[in-house]
Amino acid sequence: MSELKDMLGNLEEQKVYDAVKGKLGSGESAKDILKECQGGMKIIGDRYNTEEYFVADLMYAGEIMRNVMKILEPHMKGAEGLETVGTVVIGTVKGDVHDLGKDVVIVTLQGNGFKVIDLGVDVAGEKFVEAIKKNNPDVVGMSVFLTACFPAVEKIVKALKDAGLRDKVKLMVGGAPVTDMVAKETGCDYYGKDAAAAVNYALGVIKS
Ligand code: B12
Repeated sequence: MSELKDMLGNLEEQKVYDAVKGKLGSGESAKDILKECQGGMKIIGDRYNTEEYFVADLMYAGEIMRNVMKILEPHMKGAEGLETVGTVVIGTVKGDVHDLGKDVVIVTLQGNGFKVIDLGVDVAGEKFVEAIKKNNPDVVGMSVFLTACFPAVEKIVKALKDAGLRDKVKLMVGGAPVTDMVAKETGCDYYGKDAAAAVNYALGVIKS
């Protein structure tokens, strides 16, 4: 039997939904299912790199993934009614429209009791500055999936510095091409490889 990640990699839409529902039914955690789907998205990216897939395939994969998240979301919350433990402002940086990774981070933060202000995609520094002034977050998150958009992260950090806000918040960054080194070079405090890392970091910040 083929694995979920291969079904997604092969863009077998209906099979993906059936497999996700089947796994939920047999008690597999939403987190583990998501991890497998991320393996599938990696296959999509690899096939795009080798020109087996094109942008239309990336878009189709994105649609499938968004529907998978809709199926998984109710199983990731579980913190309904919990007191808010802290506030996070998050957005995908200017020039970049990848939002699936960010949305997984958001659902996971919310599931752990955080209030999250989602600035959406293609977000410039001014919008981060505005949102920080308005919401006084503990942590600010930036999502970036395009190497070409790393300078946009630096620009946002600079906008926060210019507005006198840089030292008032902790900055985390994540997304497929990001590394520790990128976080350091762009002036962020932390690189998180996945949603669980984002939550652990944010929890650490509010405890400190
Ligand atoms: C789906 C997809 C798209 C969809 C996006 C749909 C959507 N609504 O998001 C569409 C079709 C729009 C798209 C467009 C493009 N894409 Co694209 N895309 C992908 C793909 C296949 C999957 C990305 C994804 O959604 N993954 C699912 C999420 C859930 O997975 P994840 O990364 O594991 O998420 C976790 C972490 O990243 C982390 N995280 C994410 N954000 C944050 C934030 C914080 C603060 C923290 C702590 C953690 C964190 O936590 C997440 C949850 O655990 C990737 C391949 C890949 N390997 O990522 C290429 C990829 C990102 N795309 C790529 C490219 C080149 C493009 C285009 C330029 C193609 C083109 N020629 O037009 C355009 C750019 C458009 C733009 N301006 O942004 C390249 C980028 C190469 C690079 N390094 O620069 C990739 C890597 C494909 C490849 N070549 O391998 N794409």
